[in-house]
Amino acid sequence: MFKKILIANRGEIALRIQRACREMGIKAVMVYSEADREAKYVKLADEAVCIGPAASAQSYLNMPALISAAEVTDSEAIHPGYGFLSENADFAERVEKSGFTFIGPTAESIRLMGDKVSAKRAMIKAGVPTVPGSEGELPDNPAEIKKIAKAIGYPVIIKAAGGGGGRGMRVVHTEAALLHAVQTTKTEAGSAFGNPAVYMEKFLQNPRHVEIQVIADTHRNAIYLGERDCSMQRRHQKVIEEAPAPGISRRLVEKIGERCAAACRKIGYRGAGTFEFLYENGEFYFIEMNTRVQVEHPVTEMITGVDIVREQISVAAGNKLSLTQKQVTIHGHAMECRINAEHPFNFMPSPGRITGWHAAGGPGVRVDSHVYHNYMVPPHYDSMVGKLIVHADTREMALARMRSALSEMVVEGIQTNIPLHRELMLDAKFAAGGTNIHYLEEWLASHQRG
Ligand code: MV4
Repeated sequence: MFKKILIANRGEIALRIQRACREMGIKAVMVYSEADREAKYVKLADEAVCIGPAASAQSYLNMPALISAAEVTDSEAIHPGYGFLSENADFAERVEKSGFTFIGPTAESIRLMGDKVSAKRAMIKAGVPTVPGSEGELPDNPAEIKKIAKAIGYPVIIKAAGGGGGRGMRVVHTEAALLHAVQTTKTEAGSAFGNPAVYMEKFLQNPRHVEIQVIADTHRNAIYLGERDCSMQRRHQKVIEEAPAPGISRRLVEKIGERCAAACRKIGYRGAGTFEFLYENGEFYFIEMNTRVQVEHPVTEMITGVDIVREQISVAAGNKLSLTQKQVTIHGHAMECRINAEHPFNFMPSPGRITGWHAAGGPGVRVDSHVYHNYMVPPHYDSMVGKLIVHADTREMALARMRSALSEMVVEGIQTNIPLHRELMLDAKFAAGGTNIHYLEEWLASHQRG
C-alpha cells in the first residue's frame, strides 16, 4: 500500500479523501491555493503545500505545481478527486510519466470516454444499450445528415464529441432547422473543445437520469454497486441524488449493471467510474461515462457499505477489489441533498463567512463537509459547502429522516439552499418518486417568489 498520497483537490472531497487515507494509515499531503490557506483540513493535514493563487487556473489546474508538490513531499500517488484535473488525460499521463500513480483509470481510458463518439462506440461493442443515433461522427454531406435524422426520427439532438455534462448540445425539431443547428454546434464545439466533431441522437423528451457506479481492479475484476437516480437537477447541476432509483425493476438494474461491469473488463478499465444513462419507458440508454469519483458517491456507499474512495486507493496500489459481485448487497435507501452557498430560490452565489454552523446528526445521518464555525467560503470556486446524506430502511423513512435532518441544519452568515431542500422534501410528486430531469426546473418556475 502507498505510504503517502497527494490530494489534488479542495473542499469536501479533499477532506473525504484525507479521511480515507487516515483510516488506511496513509499520509495525506494537501495542496491549497492562497484562498484556501486557512481551511481546517489544510491545517490538520500531515503536510500541506501552497500551489498558487486563488484562481483555479493557477492552482488546482496547475499541473507543474501539482507534480512539483508531489516531488518535494515524496508522495507516491495523486488522487484528483472530482472536477479540476480529474478527467484530464494529459494530467493522468504526466503524473504517471513523472513516476507517480494516478488514482484513477489510465490516460487511455480517460481519453476514450472523454470523446463521446469513441465512448459510445466502445459501449455498443461491449453490449451496453445506447440512445439510437448516428453511427459515430456526422458526415459533412447535407443530404446524408438529413437522411440520418429522418431515419432516427425527430426530435433529434446534436451533441459535440468533445462535450459532455450538458455542454455543446442542440435539440432539433424539424428538418428545416437541422443543417443550421449542426453547423452552429460544430463551430461552437471547435472553439470550446478544439474538436468540431458532432454526433446525432434521438432526443428523449422526458427521461430520468440514472447512473451505475462501477469499480475495477487491475486483475480483471469489475463490479457494479447499484444505481443512483440524479434526475433532480437544475442547469445540469445535480441538487438531490438517491439510491436505489425509485420504481425501477431490480432485474433490469442487474442486467444493465452486469453489462457495465463487463464493459469495464473489456476495455481494461481500472478504478471507480460511472455509466450515465437516460431512463425512459422502462429502458436504459447509455449517454456518457465519468472516469472519476462523483460528488454523489456517498449514497452508494450508504446502501452498499462499500467505501468507494478506499477501494479507489486500494486498486490504484495494485490490490484486488475487497469484494466480489456476489458480496455486493443493497440495504435500504439513501438520499443526498447538496448544500450550496447560494440564494435558495434565485441561485445567486453567496460566499462569505459562516458565522454559525450546526450540522445534523443522529442514526443514519452523514454530513460530508469541510466547513465549520467562522469558515470563509471563498468566491473563487464551486458553491457547494457540503452534502447531507441520510440512510434508512425504506425510501419513506429516508425522506422522513432527511426532513428531520434538514430541520436540524443551521448555517448562519451566508445564504444556502437548505430552505429549497426543506420545501422539496414536502413535495408530493417528489415524495412519490420517479420524477424526471425536467421536474425541478418546472417546480421552480411554478413556485416563483421574491
Ligand atoms: C440527452 C437528452 C435527451 N436525449 N440526450 C444533458 C447532459 C448530458 N450528459 C446529456 N444530456 C442530455 N442528453 C438525448 N438523446 C437530455 C439531456 C439532458 C439531461 C440529461 C441528464 C440530466 C439532466 C439533463 C438536463 C437536460 C438535458
